[in-house]
Amino acid sequence: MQNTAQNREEDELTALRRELLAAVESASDAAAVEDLRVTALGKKGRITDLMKTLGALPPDVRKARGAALNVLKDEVAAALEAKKKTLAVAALESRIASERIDVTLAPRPMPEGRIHPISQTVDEIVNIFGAMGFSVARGPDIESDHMNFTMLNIPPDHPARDMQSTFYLPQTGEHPTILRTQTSPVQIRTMMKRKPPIRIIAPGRTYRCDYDMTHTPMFHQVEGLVIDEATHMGHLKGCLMDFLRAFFGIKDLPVRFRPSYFPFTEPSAEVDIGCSRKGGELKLGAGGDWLEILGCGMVHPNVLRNCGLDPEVYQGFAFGMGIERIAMLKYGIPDLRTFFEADLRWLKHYGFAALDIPNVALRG
Ligand code: 2U9
Repeated sequence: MQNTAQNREEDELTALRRELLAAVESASDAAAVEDLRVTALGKKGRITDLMKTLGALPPDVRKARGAALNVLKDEVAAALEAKKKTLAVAALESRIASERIDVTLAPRPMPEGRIHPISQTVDEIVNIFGAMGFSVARGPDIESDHMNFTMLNIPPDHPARDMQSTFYLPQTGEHPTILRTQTSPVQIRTMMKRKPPIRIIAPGRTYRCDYDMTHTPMFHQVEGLVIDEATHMGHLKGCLMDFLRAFFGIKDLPVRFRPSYFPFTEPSAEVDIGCSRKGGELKLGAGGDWLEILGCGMVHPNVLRNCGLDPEVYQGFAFGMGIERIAMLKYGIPDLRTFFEADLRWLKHYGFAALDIPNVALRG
């Protein structure tokens, strides 16, 4: 009689085991597994309920049934855990399959904000001279006329010193205060501070009292200075030819050096690049015409002396160019004044995306 009852109970456990394991097997997601766990092993779960009936059984029966229920409980718990893991792996695999990334897609365009052509051009210039071993030097926009003119061998009666050409500010120190008309005082400060070898470029804002088609009261210059014991005109020519060809991206760009005069260099030269102007259209690189692009020369011995360098020991070259002018030529910007009108439509058209890499590759 007792055996029969025990057998019935065993059958009942076998059936429950089969039912629960089948349900675990067919659970299709994590929520279904959790539901099953509650149904089987939760506080009011089916196995838990059976556990609660053990106390009413005679001790000898209770032991065997308790052991059987424990085995069932462990087996169901292990099956639930295994199913949970299998489902998690499957979910991850299906996500990986469905979220494939197309690495050939172009980057999303920036929603707003453009790099101003002046900033882009300065970046390009810094890149090219940086690769040649130059570093960038900076200085104040507000200068003394001493640093801006006198130290550069510009005599007191030079027309650049006139009120018509230079912005004078209320004097605060020993010398009249001005807005720098060129970035040259940056090079003066560098030479006064440290001994050669010096190889720097000084990009920045400059100011002159002018406003017409080709002049704005604030504009940008980059000047360069190389001082060492044996730097000569050949270095000057090679350096500037390499720069111009890299900047305009034309491998065989014709470059011409024409004698000129600046108070701070001797000898001095103006540099032209080859172009054609057929049919009113300017094309850089080819044709028999020339376009003036920058000024340069060997640093005047007086300037070296002014900065405490012995011209019998040190010599070198300097150059200067207007950034707007070369940006206009490279990027086909027709009107200088538009650079500073803060017109967003203009900036959208001529500006650059933040990740546009300055192009210094050679073509042709
Ligand atoms: C020191 C010594 C020499 C810099 C130079 C030029 C020639 C030049 C103009 C180009 C167009 C200015 O922007 S622009 O109007 N510059 O032609 N600049 S040599 O010579 C220096 C500078 C610093 C100590």
